[in-house]
This record gives sequence, C-alpha cells and structure tokens, in this order.
Amino acid sequence: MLSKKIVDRINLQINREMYSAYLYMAMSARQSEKGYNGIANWLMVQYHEEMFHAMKFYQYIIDQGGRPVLDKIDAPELKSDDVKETFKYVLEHEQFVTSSIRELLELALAEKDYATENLVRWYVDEQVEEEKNANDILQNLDLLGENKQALFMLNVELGKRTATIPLNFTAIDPAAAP
Ligand code: OFO
Repeated sequence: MLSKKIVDRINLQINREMYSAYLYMAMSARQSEKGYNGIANWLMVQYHEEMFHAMKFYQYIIDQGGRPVLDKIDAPELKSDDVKETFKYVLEHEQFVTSSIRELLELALAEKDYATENLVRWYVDEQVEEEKNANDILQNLDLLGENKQALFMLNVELGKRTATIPLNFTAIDPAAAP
C-alpha cells in the first residue's frame, strides 16, 4: 500500500519520464532530417529507454493497488539541432532527471517506504549509466573537433545502438487476470 504522497510523486515522475521520451523523439526527428541517421537511431533507442522507465513506475503503482494518473506532457523545446549542442542538452536533461530521482528516493526514505526505496534505487543506478553515456559521446565530440569524417564515423557507431530493455513492457499478462 502506497501513501498518497508517494503515488503523487511517482505520477509526477512518470510524467517526467514520458517527457524525456518525447524530448529524445523530437531530437531524433531533427537528426533524421539532417541525414544523421545513426545519431537519430541512438536518440530513438533513448526514447524506448525512457518509455521503459515510465512504464516501470506505472506498473509499480498498479502492482501496489494504486492509480497511475496521466497528466499532460509538455511539448519539447529544442534550442539547437547542432550535434554537440544536442548531446549537451541530453546531459543537462539527465542531470535534471538524476536530481528528480534523488528527490523521490529522499521522500521514500522519509516515509519509511522500503519497497519504493528498492524500486527507486534501480533508477539511481540507471542514472549513473545515462549520464555516463551522454558524457562519453560529448568527450568523443570534443576529440573529433571540426573533423566531418570523424563525425560521420561517430554517426555510424551510434547507429549500432540497440535497446537493452525489453520492448514488450506494456504487455499485460492475461494469466494474471482474476
Ligand atoms: Fe534518461 O533516464 Fe529516465 O528519464
């Protein structure tokens, strides 16, 4: 059984994860438009990761007998479609998500809600990886400087990214039906 405070805060986090998905989808569209299909692929895989993050919280509320409340998702605002600026924004956004997850963990600890604490710790680890991924790409972009051929090679490399999360995360098990 979850407290109302926890359910409300997880619902807010679902919205933030859905916004993250929307943001990366918008970034992906911009890069596709420019012909950077590998970079667009990386960002679209990120979209799937974010949807998974949202749905993991969603399923947790359901499993605990609560009600996920779906709020409006803001339109993503992209300041630039430059590749380096895009990844700077990815990192900045992930840092924001990390602080949001930390806030949720602090609430779970304050409420002595150990089940939610366990769940949120999964996201704490996930955020370390999310920030590292963005930082690694930014480092590569710094190294290649203005070299267009190297940027093309990075584009090819990012095109190889595949989702590591299960993509059937919305499947409802009919066997679980009463
Ligand atoms: Fe990018 O980790 Fe969820 O939001």
